[in-house]
Amino acid sequence: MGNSPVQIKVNGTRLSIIQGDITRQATDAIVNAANSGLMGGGGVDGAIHRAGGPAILEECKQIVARQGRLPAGKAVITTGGNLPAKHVIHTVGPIWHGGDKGEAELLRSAYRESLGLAAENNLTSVSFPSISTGAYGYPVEQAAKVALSTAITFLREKVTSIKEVVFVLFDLRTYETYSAAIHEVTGE
Ligand code: AR6
Repeated sequence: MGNSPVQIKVNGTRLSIIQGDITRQATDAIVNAANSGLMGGGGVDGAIHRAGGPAILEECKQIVARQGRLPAGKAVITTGGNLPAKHVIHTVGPIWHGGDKGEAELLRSAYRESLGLAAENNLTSVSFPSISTGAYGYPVEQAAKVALSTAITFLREKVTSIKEVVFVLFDLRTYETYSAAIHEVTGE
């Protein structure tokens, strides 16, 4: 399989799948696969805080002071700090415990809440990483179907400010898995 970007149109919104580093995306928002403490971590979370600088952590601390830890499936928005993206939407995916502990519903919720927050803030473009498939151990094949079907359902159900959704996959295997899953999900 090649490395050319995959794109579809859903209800006027472009949805694309690319391989790359999400910290370099100049969409209105990038989504962070955070943990409930919102204090940074490894993986994409670490990369976003490193590239975005201390302003992001400062806002995360204020959010946690105000509302407590962020449960899995929920999302909050902060500045993008020094990132090319104006905002970071922090969401918490589920930790994989075998698949019968509500993981799929929590993962769906993480994508849905992130898109909802982007729409509430009138954003036009948002980039996602592959939430939960790193440290949290969610199998990529299953996560890809949940991620793409949730985004497509959200975009089909209502017209919002969002005109572009980009899945930015870091490694080739994840990129290829999402590219294959989109055909399955759309039936095209
Ligand atoms: N751009 C895009 N994707 C990336 C990047 C990047 N710069 N860096 C890594 N990935 P993970 P999780 C991919 O572990 O499974 C953190 O410590 C990575 O290859 O970042 O939701 C948090 O603080 C993988 O495909 O997130 C939490 O404690 C995907 O991002 C915990 O890990 C997700 O991997 C969250 O675990």
